[in-house]
Amino acid sequence: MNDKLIEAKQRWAREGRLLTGTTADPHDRLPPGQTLVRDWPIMDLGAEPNVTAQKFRLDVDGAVDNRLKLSLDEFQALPQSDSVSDIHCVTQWSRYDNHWRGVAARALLEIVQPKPEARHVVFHSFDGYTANVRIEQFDQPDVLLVHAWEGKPLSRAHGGPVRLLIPRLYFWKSAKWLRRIQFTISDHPGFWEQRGYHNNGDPWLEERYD
Ligand SMILES: Nc1nc2c(c(=O)[nH]1)N[C@H]1C(S)=C(S)[C@@H](COP(=O)(O)O)O[C@H]1N2
Ligand SMILES: [Mo]
Repeated sequence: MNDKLIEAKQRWAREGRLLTGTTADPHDRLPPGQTLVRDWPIMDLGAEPNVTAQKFRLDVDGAVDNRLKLSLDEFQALPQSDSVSDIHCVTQWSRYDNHWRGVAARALLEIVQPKPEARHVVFHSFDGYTANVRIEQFDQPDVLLVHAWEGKPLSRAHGGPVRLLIPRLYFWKSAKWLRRIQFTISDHPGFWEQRGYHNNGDPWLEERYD
């Protein structure tokens, strides 16, 4: 674990680093306080798990009617979607026009059928990372379980074989090396949400910190 980085990011949250104190029109493409980059930075806790096809498993469980335990082949056999969207990281960079391929969250929801009392979703990763969203933030047409970027398999550094993509929230919500999707009745704050980062994380409302 990169303890220095984790400490620095917790300090930024306490100090309100980078906050502009403004909100943007939701139709603005670049959220407040963000800077455009061309290359795609790599941000994680310092350990990039080597999730081979053999080691890969994706469990979907909790408050659902149909639980899933998928191998990589079974995951790849689900209906596939392509999308283009922008990335907005809380450390200030944004990257436009990423081409993604993967399984739409809505396709997964069709299969697992969350129970009416399921209000939240917790994402668990192979490196021990977690992130949480409300079910309506997951249930959006642009949310994808991604395995390809720009026509190539998603690299290990960017969370391959499979990561989450929630383009309308800060990128820390988009868990890399996805291992488990858990539907819950109550909220369970994730790794950064327990360390001073905002529970909701909308870049246009500049919901960086708690
Ligand atoms: N499993 C896991 N997912 C993670 C992280 C992590 O450390 N572990 N970091 C998050 C953060 S803070 C960001 S900004 C993005 C970075 O994704 P990237 O490295 O592909 O740019 O992944 C998010 N998902
Ligand atoms: Mo981040």
